[in-house]
Amino acid sequence: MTQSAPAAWWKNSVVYQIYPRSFCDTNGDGIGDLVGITSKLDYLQMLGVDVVWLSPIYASPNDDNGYDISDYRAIMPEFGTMADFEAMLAAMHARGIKLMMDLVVNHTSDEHPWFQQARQSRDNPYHDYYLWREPKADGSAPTNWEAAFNGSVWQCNEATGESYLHMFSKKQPDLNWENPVVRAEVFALMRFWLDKGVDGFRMDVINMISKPWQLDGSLPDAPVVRDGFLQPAFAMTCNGPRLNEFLAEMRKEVLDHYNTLTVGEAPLATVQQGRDITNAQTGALNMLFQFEHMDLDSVGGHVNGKWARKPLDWRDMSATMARWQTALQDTGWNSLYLCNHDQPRSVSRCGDDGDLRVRSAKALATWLHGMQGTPYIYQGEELGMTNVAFERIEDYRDIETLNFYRVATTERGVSHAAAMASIHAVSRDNARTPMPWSAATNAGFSAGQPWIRVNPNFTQINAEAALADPDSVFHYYRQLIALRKQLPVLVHGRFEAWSPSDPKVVGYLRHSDEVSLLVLCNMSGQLRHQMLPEHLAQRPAQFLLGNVPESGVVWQQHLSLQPFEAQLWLLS
Ligand code: TEU
Ligand code: CA
Repeated sequence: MTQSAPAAWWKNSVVYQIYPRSFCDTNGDGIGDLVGITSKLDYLQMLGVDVVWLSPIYASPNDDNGYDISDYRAIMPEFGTMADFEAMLAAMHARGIKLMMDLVVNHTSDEHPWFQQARQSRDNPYHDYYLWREPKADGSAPTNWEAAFNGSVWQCNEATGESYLHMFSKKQPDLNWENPVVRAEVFALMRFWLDKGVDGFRMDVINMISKPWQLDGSLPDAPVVRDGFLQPAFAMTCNGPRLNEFLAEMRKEVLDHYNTLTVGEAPLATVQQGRDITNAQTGALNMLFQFEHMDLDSVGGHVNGKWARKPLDWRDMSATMARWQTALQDTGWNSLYLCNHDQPRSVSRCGDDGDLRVRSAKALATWLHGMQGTPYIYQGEELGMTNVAFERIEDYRDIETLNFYRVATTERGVSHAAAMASIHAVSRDNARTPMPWSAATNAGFSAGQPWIRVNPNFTQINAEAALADPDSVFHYYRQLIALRKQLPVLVHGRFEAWSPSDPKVVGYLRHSDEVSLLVLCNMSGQLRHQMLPEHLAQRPAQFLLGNVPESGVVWQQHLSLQPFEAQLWLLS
């Protein structure tokens, strides 16, 4: 940090992620909008969050729901106008809520004027904004790399006879960050929004901006890990050698001139990268979204694909989070999340979305928010929203899901039932069903036909019911967030891993010079028992918060934990 670093206000903050398309529709077109967000700010203020992360709202043909941007300085007409945006930002700031925008600059839309120009000819001044390769002599693709949404990463461009790289959909061509003009373009659009009063950026796949291969060098094929020509290739395009250099330039050219919160989404990021990039002295970003804990229940994860599932082992989850906690706590800072617009609903994935839905949602929140780092709540997580299981593929909207279904059932001999089972478990649309504001028609989300069906359980799970029920998941999140404001140890306390003897019981400690916190959760549907180590059991303890009030918790060496019970203790 060149100039004196502004206070790290984001360490005390809780962030709420809004997926604008599914949050609140105020003009009856079935699509959420900015006026809808403004109309729900009192709800967010009551929850107690400090920052809103807004998924993309820029002009876009919506091939990937806004993560394919055709104009970085314009608001998507479906979401509203720049005036609606400015009114929303002013209304947030009036409530002490900051705004973090989504910065999607690893790629643009193919309908962005830059690409429209670039694809016309090899000597077009914009040609070098993107990444081009000659097809092989036999006309085949330059490499066997598969894109994240299936198909080759290479798309042929008739006008020049070359192929361009797109790690995501073919309507999302990757930008060439080696080109300093591209970097200057990005820094300028960041300043455009920061000058409007925006308070920071969530940076989309930011560790893909530097590719681990030379533009003009030979391109290695990806390792063959399954039948067929195309092979998973995330590792071929992440964490290139100039990543830190590009981020440091971004820091110097832009971020150092504003008081911002920055979080970089970084698939395949390592703990060492986390330490380097979030280092308070030398790093460029405040925190990362790492994915290691998100890949524990899929056979292939980000490398070979998420559709083949395996049960989540909480010992793995605890060990993974403990590694990031202990590795970053002295130098950097962690983000804390279990859900977002790309992941299935956490209570269905890690908890119990049946009879113990409310209690398990509270247990997951306690476990996550008790750690050191900035917590992120994804819209609806504070209501304990669940996955959805539409029977018909026609009810799905997500490009990744639709492409998976098509390829699986037409090219890989997967049955409809098996493909739908994977989709029910991990489709991104699980997180994208409309926010249920009430039990009214369309869950009070829209007076029109929602762009995607609402989750049929909205009559039970909705904000109106949650606000009216003091024992709801919503009010429990309020308590958790309030505790973070009251207890410095919850924000700054040192993390100490602790592996309870029972594989389904998770726990850890946080320490300040004065006090300690013990977080203990039973992540199973059965009664579990936990012996406390002598040195802990002897310390005076105050019960802070739990999700089984009626169990009458007593501080003693032998603790019994009801199914999905969570306990938060303050030890002096
Ligand atoms: O996601 C990047 C990313 O890692 C995801 O594609 C992930 O692999 C997948 O969705 C998990 O199933 C970011 C955005 O969050 C995502 O919404 C975009 O689709 C993607 O980048 C391209 O912009
Ligand atoms: Ca609308």
